[in-house]
Amino acid sequence: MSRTALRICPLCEATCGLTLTIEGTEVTGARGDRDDVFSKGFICPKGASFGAVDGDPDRLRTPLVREDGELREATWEEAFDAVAAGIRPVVERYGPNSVGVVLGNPNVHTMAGALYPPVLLAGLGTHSVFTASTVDQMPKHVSSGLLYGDALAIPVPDLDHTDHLLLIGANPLESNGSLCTAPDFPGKLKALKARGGTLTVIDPRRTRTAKLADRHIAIRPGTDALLLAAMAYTLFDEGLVDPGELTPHLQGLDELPDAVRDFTPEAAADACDVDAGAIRVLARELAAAPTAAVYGRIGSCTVPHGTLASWLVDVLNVLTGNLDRPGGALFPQAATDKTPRPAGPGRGFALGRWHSRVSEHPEAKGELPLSALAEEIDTATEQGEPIRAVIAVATNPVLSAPDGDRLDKALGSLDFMVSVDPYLNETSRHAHVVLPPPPPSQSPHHDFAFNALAVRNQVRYTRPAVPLEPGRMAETEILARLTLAATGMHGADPSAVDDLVIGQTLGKAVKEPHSPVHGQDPHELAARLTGVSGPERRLDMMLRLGPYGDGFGVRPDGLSLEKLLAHPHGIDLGPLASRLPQPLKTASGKVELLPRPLADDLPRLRAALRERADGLVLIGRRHLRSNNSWMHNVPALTGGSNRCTLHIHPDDAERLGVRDGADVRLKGAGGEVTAPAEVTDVVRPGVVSLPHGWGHDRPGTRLGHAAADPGVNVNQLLDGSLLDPLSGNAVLNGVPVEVAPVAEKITPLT
Ligand SMILES: Nc1nc2c(c(=O)[nH]1)N[C@H]1C(S)=C(S)[C@@H](COP(=O)(O)OP(=O)(O)OC[C@H]3O[C@@H](n4cnc5c(=O)[nH]c(N)nc54)[C@H](O)[C@@H]3O)O[C@H]1N2
Ligand SMILES: Nc1nc2c(c(=O)[nH]1)N[C@H]1C(S)=C(S)[C@@H](COP(=O)(O)OP(=O)(O)OC[C@H]3O[C@@H](n4cnc5c(=O)[nH]c(N)nc54)[C@H](O)[C@@H]3O)O[C@H]1N2
Ligand code: SF4
Ligand SMILES: [Mo]
Repeated sequence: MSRTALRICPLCEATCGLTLTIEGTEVTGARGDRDDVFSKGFICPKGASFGAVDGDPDRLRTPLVREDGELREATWEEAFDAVAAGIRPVVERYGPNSVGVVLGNPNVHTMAGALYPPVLLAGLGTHSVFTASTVDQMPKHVSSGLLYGDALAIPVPDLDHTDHLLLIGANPLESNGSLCTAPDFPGKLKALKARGGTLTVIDPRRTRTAKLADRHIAIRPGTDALLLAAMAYTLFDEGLVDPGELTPHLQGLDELPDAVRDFTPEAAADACDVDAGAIRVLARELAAAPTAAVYGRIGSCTVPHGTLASWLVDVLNVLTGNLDRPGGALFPQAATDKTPRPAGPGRGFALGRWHSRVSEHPEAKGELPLSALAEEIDTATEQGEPIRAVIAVATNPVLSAPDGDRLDKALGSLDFMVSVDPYLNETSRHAHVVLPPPPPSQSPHHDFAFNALAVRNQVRYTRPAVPLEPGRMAETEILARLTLAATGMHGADPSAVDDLVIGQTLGKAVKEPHSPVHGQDPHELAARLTGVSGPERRLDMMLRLGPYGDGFGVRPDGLSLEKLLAHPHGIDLGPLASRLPQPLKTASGKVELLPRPLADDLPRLRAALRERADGLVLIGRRHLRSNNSWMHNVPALTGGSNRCTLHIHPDDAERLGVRDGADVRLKGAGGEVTAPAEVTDVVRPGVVSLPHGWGHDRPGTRLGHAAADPGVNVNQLLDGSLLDPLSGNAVLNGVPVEVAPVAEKITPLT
């Protein structure tokens, strides 16, 4: 007998609602939930393979604990005992910074990852915090922090209503969108065109998204900040600046013309390989469109001027009056956002409050660059202790971060490491304890992070579709127990963590004059929370205190967990709407258009006008049926065009003597790899492309299918020294490489 259950898909940022078919405890099918208020039935091949991802036989079922050098199956009790025994002595002897916490991408796709790591970090008090953000979107956080005073205030393009979308370094037809949560992004782009709008794509590759565009500009990698600065220059030069209703909320507008003075289209053209005339047209079209949105993603972030590019994206939206207006780029308002405070000056955003020990990288948003993790472990300095223990949650930096070989060795040298991960993979194989979370079908789901980046305000929650298998532990409980074990409270009831957060949050809320619960008794409020678990009670609390909440009875029609449970397909909260000045937390209470750290970084960009190295540069690429490093073990999602091959333009191939299908050797600052060439004019001349997340050939992993077609680790070509200095973000695109044919080994490409 089969049944169905709803489940929000956690496999990418689009957050589609799925209807799962379940036989016994096994997910045997997945289709799009047509009644989902947001995704309306959309599904992609990854979501359709939910059952195969969920039921992968290589997923770990029990904790593993290292004994005499070998990982063996253990009970949960043994595992947490080992965590406490491994971490506490390190903290006590060497201090909190000797414990590194590494948080990976799936933390933004689980409830556990949203709710517990903040408590762990606060409890440990370590500065050694590394996340996937510094190989991804940290430049956007820094630019938002500086512009708006809030690193999490990220404007999202109003895909459903805009007349003109300028898309930079993003390929949503493969990625399904990022920092812009939109189920059926492809459909939304087609709808934009169908209503007479225009789509322009700036990308060194003629991607599937670029093929859909009205105009594709194959820019030289790493030079978007120059192009965007030249567009800003053009707007000023041609008198096209018109912030409209934004004007009273702006500070520093008068200083911008001078800041971009040197970035004429003529000056930028050569560095970008984009015609000066084309740059002017881009600026004019942006200004002329009734509404327009500039949207930059990973290709504009993981580059040497990532923060400047991220800033200029928003500056262009401001100059054309498109920030915070429908059809432009707006600030979403999620149901679990904090109670909106009255508009007014805030504390602003600080950078570099502390520095990494070895290379003295400034912190950004409380984090150090993931690129610096290896050196923080393997290099002794007089400034303090190296990292001796690592807590890794949902991360595989041996493949995802620069110089995996060095990190691999560094992790192997630790006194102690714990991984919360469903797989024994390239990174978790170094752990002394592996704590496996249950598969997604057995976990509840709510998108704390992505609802705050969604193109429409909405809220959805799905309870586990399948009960926890015997012997399993919910990931929320794993992280609560891990937090207790790591912070000297080993053995306490895990609900203590939730009670602590609830007590603190309500205690604070009742003191805030703008809170709906101002002046009430926090204990009494806590007693009114509903939900079958600590995490559900926390969700209930956040919903009720949030912008649409019932305020614990103040607004009886408002949101609560109970109300959400009564709407299994979600609740629509309406289109994005103008919100300024409320989201601003800058010291001035305005949008600070030319913050000091950005102004101080402009000379570096000016120098880039004249730098033009010849030689090949490397960029990455994503495939619709892949996801970073962890889905190569699912047969249904591998094979076909989803392969670790080097895309190279026919002109370059001919010049270098590279033949289609033949192996080529790539050499970068961090090492060498060999991969089969795919000669294709999809990449522009001078650019080669290799996807990331491959290289599944290390011993001691348990990834049967992935190991059969391992691919190579593109990040081995990097040595971790190339960073965007303001954000500490790794430079992953536009990296110089040498390419040479390997003597005649032909791999047939089908
Ligand atoms: N060269 C290059 N490198 C890149 C990129 C690039 O474009 N080019 N992209 C970068 C980007 S954007 C990112 S976000 C990073 C990603 O890098 P990471 O954050 O390291 O993420 P993944 O490689 O996806 O590894 C995720 C890990 O989480 C585990 N996992 C899966 N589901 C769960 C779960 O429910 N709970 C827990 N606890 N664990 C789970 C997986 O088994 C895997 O070990 O890679 C970056 N690396
Ligand atoms: N199928 C699939 N979906 C995913 C993921 C996945 O691995 N697979 N990963 C998820 C994650 S963690 C993230 S962060 C998002 C990322 O989502 P996107 O940002 O859409 O990621 P990509 O598809 O890598 O698109 C980046 C594009 O930037 C281009 N590019 C590279 N260098 C430059 C440059 O210097 N300038 C410009 N203008 N363009 C450049 C690349 O050619 C590429 O087409 O995707 C998410 N969704
Ligand atoms: S687009 Fe993303 S969220 Fe939607 S089904 Fe595919 S993987 Fe899941
Ligand atoms: Mo990412």
